Amino acid sequence: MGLGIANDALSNVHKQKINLKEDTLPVVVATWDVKKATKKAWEAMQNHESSLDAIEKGCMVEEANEKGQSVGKGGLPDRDGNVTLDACIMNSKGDCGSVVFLKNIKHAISLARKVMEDTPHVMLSGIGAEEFGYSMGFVKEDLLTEASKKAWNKWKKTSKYDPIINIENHDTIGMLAIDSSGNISGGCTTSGLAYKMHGRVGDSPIIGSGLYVDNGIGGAVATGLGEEVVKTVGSFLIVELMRQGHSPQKACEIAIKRIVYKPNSNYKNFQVGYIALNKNGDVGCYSIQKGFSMTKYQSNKNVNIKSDSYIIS
Ligand code: SD4
Repeated sequence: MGLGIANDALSNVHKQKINLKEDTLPVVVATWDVKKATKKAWEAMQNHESSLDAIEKGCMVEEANEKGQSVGKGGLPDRDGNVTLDACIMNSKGDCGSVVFLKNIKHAISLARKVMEDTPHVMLSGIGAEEFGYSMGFVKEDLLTEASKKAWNKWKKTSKYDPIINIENHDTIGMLAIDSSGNISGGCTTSGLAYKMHGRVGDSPIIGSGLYVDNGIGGAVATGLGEEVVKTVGSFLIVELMRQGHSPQKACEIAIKRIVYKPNSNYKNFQVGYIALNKNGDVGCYSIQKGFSMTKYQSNKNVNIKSDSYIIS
């Protein structure tokens, strides 16, 4: 039997097990404590908008929130003072779009959607992404707020660049939604690691690493030290584990252990967190360090849920 046939067989077995519980749909989950974002997404789906519209609208809430210093406007800059954004989006048909190293346009998630829907490409970077944005009517604006500039000036006094213990700066928004029709979409948007090297791109806009969705199975998104997520193609791994029959929770745990158990893993000094959602509307989350959480809006309740972690002390 060829591998393709084996996979199809697995997928069919899984599909038979799927029994959509109508009362549990729609569902939206997002990394960290982002109740305003999940509320926006939930309301969109209550209005019979698609999970894709819900994802875009939900992520935009955090991109526009200048107080959040790791997403969109107000994001902490790189070491040279530039705010550069990464984002991607994926729909239930398996289409995707992404923007990387984007400057001066706040709603990276919306631009990623435009890449998906209005170009023959999957990813646009830097000035090309920015110019495409202006051609689509996006507004140019300075993304460096006074508060982020102040934080950068303070950082410059020591210029200590130690991203591996930079846990407190990880609040990328990753979001997954399944609408009442049972269709799943996902998005991920970030300004990346604070004080990164100019030009650095993390996991968040990389399909399969920061985000992956397979409408027959489920979706996953990542937050934390992107380099470690990319090295294990974390979100794709989680979806494939769910395809093999693992619950979203178990799949997140296995993917975190894949990082932890690597030879010479330095896992005690960085954070990675995953959330996952399957076709039934079941969700899971897991992280290396304590302190990670996800927000879930389901059955009229918008709640923040603390994640279990590999390191418990
Ligand atoms: C990155 N995963 O660029 C992102 C970082 C993050 O809030 O989660 N920032 O590596």
